[in-house]
Amino acid sequence: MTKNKKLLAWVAEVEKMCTPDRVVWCDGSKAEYDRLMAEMVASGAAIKLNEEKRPNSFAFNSDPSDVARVENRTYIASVNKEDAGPTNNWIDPVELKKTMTELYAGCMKGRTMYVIPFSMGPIGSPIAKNAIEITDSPYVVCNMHIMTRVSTEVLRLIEKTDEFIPCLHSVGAPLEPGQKDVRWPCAPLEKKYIAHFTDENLIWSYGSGYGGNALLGKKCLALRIASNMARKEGWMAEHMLILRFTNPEGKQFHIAAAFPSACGKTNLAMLQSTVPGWKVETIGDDIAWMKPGPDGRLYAINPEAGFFGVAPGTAAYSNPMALAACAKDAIFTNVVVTPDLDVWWEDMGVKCEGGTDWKNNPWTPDMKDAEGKKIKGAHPNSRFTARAANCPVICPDWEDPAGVPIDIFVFGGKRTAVMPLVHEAFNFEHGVYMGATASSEATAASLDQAALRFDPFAMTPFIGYHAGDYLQHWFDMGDLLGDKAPRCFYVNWFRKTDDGKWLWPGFGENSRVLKWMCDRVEGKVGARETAIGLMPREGDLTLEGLNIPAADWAELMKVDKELFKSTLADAEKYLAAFGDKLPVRMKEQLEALKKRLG
Ligand code: O2Y
Ligand code: MN
Repeated sequence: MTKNKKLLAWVAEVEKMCTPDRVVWCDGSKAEYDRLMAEMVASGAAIKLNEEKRPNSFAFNSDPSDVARVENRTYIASVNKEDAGPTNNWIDPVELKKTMTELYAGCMKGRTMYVIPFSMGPIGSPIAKNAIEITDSPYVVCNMHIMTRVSTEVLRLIEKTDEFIPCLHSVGAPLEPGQKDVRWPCAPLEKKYIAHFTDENLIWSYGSGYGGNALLGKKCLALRIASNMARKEGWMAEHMLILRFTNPEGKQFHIAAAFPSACGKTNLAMLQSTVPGWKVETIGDDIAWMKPGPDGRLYAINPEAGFFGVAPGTAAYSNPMALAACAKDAIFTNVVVTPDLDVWWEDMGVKCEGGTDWKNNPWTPDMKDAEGKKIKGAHPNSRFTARAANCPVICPDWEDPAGVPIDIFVFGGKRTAVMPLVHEAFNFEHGVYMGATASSEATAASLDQAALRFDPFAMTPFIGYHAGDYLQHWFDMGDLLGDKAPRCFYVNWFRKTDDGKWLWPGFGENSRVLKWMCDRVEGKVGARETAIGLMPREGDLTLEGLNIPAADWAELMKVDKELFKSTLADAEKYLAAFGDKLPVRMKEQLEALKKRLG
């Protein structure tokens, strides 16, 4: 419990509104985790996995309607509509509070209300934030134990500072006396609301128990609310992995990289370097909070304590370190549970004879639906929740409260054509333009069929305010950091030949590209100037042992000016939606690029 009056008053107010049967203050202990898991196993909500194969691990199946973030039910409820901008859904905060208060009334009946004190970032770090999530889901409590720092120490800090970010969550499924609970309680889509009251740093989530909708420290706090706070306070909250790359001489480089989903962010964060003597260590796989330090450089922390990774595709060839991280103490959601009580998912790289699928039905890999399509055992957005501390390549300084100094920003997306493997920005402003116009193909089809989705800094669903102001904040941070600003690069691991073959091997081999970036920072290699940026010259990027035909390399490094020009109209159209909030410097960069392309 706490002596903090503000916190006690808020908890009492929520209790009065939601009328739970009981209130439990969480302490983040192992005993608490074990007790809640035992209760969920007893109720049938959780499956205890084989202790020999998967120690201290559990599997859950969600309701089939509650499997991912719900962007169309996610709102930025700023007082001024203009503050939400073109990338967010907006509702008037007074109206939304009225709607949600009606939904919250009595919504925890028959359930326990858990009060979770948690810190995003190492407890007490000058970059960290203290918060409280109130939830009626024990699944959420256990996931929060892994993904954040849950501790009574946070209550002590709140008593000192009188500051915390309130996050309210309910699955929206009250129980009548004697009513038996379902395995995964939630509300129908039209009753789900993921609301951010950005003028008062308040989060209200209703109706979903899944991932980003329910673990409120992650996308809601660490990105949407934090991006707002960061803009006001002069720092950055970004959708970026953080890694340390160390060269054979022991020099460390810190890289923060932004990619839209399905571009291998977790894989890159845990990359196994193939460059002799160079080593990657993971600091974070999803979110970076970055603040200028006393020396004027930009310091980053990972505000999370775990990974909420996509299971399908996680395999020994793609990410052995993620597999190792979830070898024990993990939670799996919507994967296949095998007869020997282990887990399996598509593209895991191991054979599976069958088991129970994510819908809790008997399943074998040869099963087909009415149209003859293979039935997947795991949901494509099935997840593992794993402790960062269990990742074999976690950086020894990943919890340094001061953070790590960022040398390099990497932006990118999935582009089967046009974008070369790597290019460097001429300067920070040009880098902002690159990040702001980053795009990914919605399909892996050929160039003319592929729909481009612009996703500035991979932040589209997570910018908690007007996207034009967000781009301006990037320019302002560049001004503040001056010559200490990180160097900016754009990568594309996904180029294909006309007949659909990958041009670049990717995965561990991406370390060759990271090495070129580090060598650039150190001034060890030059670059050739092209219309779109600086690119490796012949021999600058080590290709030894790769067996890439010269024609393929030429294709990977090609800048086809005409093709580039043809994509500029799309970028211009996209940016036009930012209206008069589009920074002048974005327009200048666009004009300069047009000129360079001729
Ligand atoms: O579907 C969800 O709720 C999870 S979304 C997610 C989870 C981990 C890391 N990134 C994301 C994302 O959507 O960017
Ligand atoms: Mn993410």
